[in-house]
Amino acid sequence: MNDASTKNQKLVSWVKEVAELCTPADIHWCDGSQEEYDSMAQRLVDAGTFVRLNPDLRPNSYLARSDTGDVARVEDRTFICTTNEDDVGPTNNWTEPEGMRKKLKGLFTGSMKGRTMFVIPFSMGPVGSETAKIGVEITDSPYVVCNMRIMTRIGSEVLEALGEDDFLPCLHSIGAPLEPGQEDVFWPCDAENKYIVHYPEEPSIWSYGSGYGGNALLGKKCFALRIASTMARNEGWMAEHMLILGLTSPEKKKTYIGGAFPSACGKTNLAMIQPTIPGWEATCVGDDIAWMRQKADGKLYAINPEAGFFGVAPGTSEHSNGNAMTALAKNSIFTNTALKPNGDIWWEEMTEETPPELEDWHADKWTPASEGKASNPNARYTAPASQCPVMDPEWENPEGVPMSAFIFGGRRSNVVPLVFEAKNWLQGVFLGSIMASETTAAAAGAVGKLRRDPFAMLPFCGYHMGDYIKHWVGMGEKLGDNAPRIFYVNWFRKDADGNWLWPGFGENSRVLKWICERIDGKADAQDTPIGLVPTLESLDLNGLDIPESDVSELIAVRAEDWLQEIPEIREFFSTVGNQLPSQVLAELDSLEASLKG
Ligand code: OXD
Ligand code: MN
Repeated sequence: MNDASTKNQKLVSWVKEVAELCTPADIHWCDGSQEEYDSMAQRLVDAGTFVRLNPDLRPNSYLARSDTGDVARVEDRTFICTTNEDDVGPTNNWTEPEGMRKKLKGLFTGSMKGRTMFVIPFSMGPVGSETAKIGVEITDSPYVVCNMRIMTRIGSEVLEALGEDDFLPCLHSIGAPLEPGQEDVFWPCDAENKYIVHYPEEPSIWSYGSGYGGNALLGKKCFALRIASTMARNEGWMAEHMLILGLTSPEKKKTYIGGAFPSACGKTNLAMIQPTIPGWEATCVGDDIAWMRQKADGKLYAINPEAGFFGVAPGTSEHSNGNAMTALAKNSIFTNTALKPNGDIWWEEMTEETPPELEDWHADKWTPASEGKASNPNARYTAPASQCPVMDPEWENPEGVPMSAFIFGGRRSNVVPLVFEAKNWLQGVFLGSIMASETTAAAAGAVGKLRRDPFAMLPFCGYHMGDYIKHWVGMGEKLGDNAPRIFYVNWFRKDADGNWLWPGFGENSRVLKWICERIDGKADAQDTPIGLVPTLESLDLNGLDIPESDVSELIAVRAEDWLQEIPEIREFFSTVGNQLPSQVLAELDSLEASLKG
């Protein structure tokens, strides 16, 4: 392909403009074919970025090792540029657009020297879906091209669907120009100088310096959440950090549920859950992002804008997520995992036994006696969704799937019960706005500290958090009786000795069953100030060896515990500022009153 493959004038002139700015050695328009992928992967093997894995054990798969300064999303280097600072709000990094543009122009000047510039037309969502959107990423990273081919739909098909329509320009450079004769490194980047910049008003995305994950695969967090959330607000739909799963009851009734959880709460595991209760089946539509629109029948329909999984590898195993293990068995990319002597990958908790000898993610020899972990805590797999054995038959339906419920959750060792239902949409929005999770040892900072993360969107909302919560209130008004029911779950409650009360994983299907039965009017609940909590009898605990006292503790609501949180919630709300909708503040006041009452 080349620029003659499209009549899209905006695209042709943008590519020309970027080439003039970044001065690459050549330009490659990505057609998305397997041959192209294979040759790109070979290029990465030759450059030392990729290690080809043993084809007998992990066919057509590669391990990449990144620079130690480029291993995760960088929230403090993520910026939103709008004319008015107030549009972005206190929970985002606002920067004045013109100054940032000047800075970026400087950084991108000559940034692709000596490298190939790739033009990747990509579709977020099934090509041609009314809810899907097209972007074009220009990048100088073949690693990004390979990952984008798994995570999104790319190439000729998308360019054709785009025609002469508008698209989201996403410009990415690793920021490592190559002088003639200069030897390349295995993971070129500009680790000290990263900029992940969003211009929601144009809209456009500029990302410089990093080649890793959400910093560089611009369809994911940058487009599908930050920019899409602003589009959704303007156009009356929803772009959410949510998994989408389908549940089929023994009577073959299908219920689709969206789930918002902060990181390290097992979102991907839940998205691919293997139910333990007989007769219930679960299917996966997506594990990270949901785009939802109200359709003519009044219901809310969701699509998964992605086509792959960019999952956290450590902790993933046959026990925690057998379906993910199948999805990543071939045609996958692994980044910063460990390598076994047999040419396959490994990471912490993948197997019960740690292999006696590995190469760690720095490519150094590693044994269980070594200091530090063999894989990076944010090591990832990039795997095609189509390889997950429980993909829902409708996962690529351009119309989306009808949503019946949302679940919010976080990691809470106390206070929050296993599951409860909001009495109405507004109470549900309030619960979403106070979502919180305890920080884990995997993240820097104090362990067990509560971090409020409304709707799990704190790092991903492209505009003012108060306006975002207002948009949720407005969507409820629009949806009326068709609004999905809202639930809150907590798999992580502990007893006084610090032991988990709930086994989690596949057993969470018991909670999903209660949710489906609530929707069908079949399960009982008790009214409490925080919402509707299951009665002991309404939870299906058949075959589960767990003392009744533990179950009582799991569903206990203690007014004194919740009251203790109220001042901290008020403080959090005050950081969101006066854009917070009055209805949500009123929910907090009424919760406090009923807890005291
Ligand atoms: C992700 C995240 O990578 O939420 O999905 O950080
Ligand atoms: Mn995510």
